[in-house]
Amino acid sequence: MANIKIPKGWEIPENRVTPESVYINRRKFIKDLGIAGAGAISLFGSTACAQDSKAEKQLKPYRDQKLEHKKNEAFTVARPQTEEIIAATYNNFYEFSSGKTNVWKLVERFKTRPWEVEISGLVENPMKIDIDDLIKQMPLEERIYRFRCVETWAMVVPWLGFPMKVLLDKVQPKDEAKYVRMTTFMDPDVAFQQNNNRLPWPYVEGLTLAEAMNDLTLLVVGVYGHILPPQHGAPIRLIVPWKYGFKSIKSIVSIELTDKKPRNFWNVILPREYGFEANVNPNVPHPRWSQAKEWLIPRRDVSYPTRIYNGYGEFVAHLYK
Ligand SMILES: Nc1nc2c(c(=O)[nH]1)N[C@H]1C(S)=C(S)[C@@H](COP(=O)(O)O)O[C@H]1N2
Ligand SMILES: [Mo]
Repeated sequence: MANIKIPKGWEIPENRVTPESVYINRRKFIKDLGIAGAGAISLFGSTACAQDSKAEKQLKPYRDQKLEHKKNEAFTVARPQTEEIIAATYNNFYEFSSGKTNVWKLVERFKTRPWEVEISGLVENPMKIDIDDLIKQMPLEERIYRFRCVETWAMVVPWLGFPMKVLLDKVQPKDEAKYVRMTTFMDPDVAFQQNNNRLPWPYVEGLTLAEAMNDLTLLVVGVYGHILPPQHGAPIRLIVPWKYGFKSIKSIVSIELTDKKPRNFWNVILPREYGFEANVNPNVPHPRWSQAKEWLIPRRDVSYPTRIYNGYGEFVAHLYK
């Protein structure tokens, strides 16, 4: 199980405490004063530590609900795994916030059980099923995947879930089915950003049927050995590790097989910037920034070259020939 390390004062990522300039000045200030390590922590680390213990407390009930699973050793990553508390406090979940460091604080009233998922559209056996009944029927495995947001941040996380293919084989897509369209819950009383009616709620994403049937495509119900906490998209979300993070839709209520290409949320908002395919590619810059490099949360100051298909070309390149 993840061994949780409370970051020391000077290791706290600037994005969780203060703007980078202030952070750097603090370090310089400490250095100028000639304060040795230990003293500096007690002087400057306290706010960050209080934040961390709140985040630990928020996570605890989810950590306590372990999920039995097999480890799939075929999917491990040479990079170090992201600390659980880091991943759980840096999230993209527009239903709750357009920021990333406050999502975990805003999901308190988001109840993710009981929860039903409907699988419908062009299938032989449509179904509507309670999330925990679904989990009981599915072969749960842990896979450590690289995850890459279109904004250039990245992480390495042990997801727990089952291949989407297993579920699709159960419902049996009809021959006319060409795409899978997934939809997030809608509840503006809980997810306050859904009151902003300039955005096309609810969040929708889609894959081609071939992408959905690929072995890498996971429906994820847990992380770090336990059920998903709400900020990661509980109780069930998609993970497609060769695509930019916005494809990995959270808190799914509906999976629909269709013959029409779904209009995905970000493509509706900014069609020039976000496409349907959205495969990770260092050679195709976003209109407003380069995609050549990425950084691993929380270290914005260290960058790595972006890999084509996020390093998963051997599994998926054939889909795009
Ligand atoms: N419903 C929904 N799903 C979503 C998003 C969102 O705002 N709403 N953000 C996406 C983006 S841009 C990213 S990078 C990932 C972030 O997942 P994480 O917070 O678990 O790291 O979720 C994706 N899924
Ligand atoms: Mo993202």
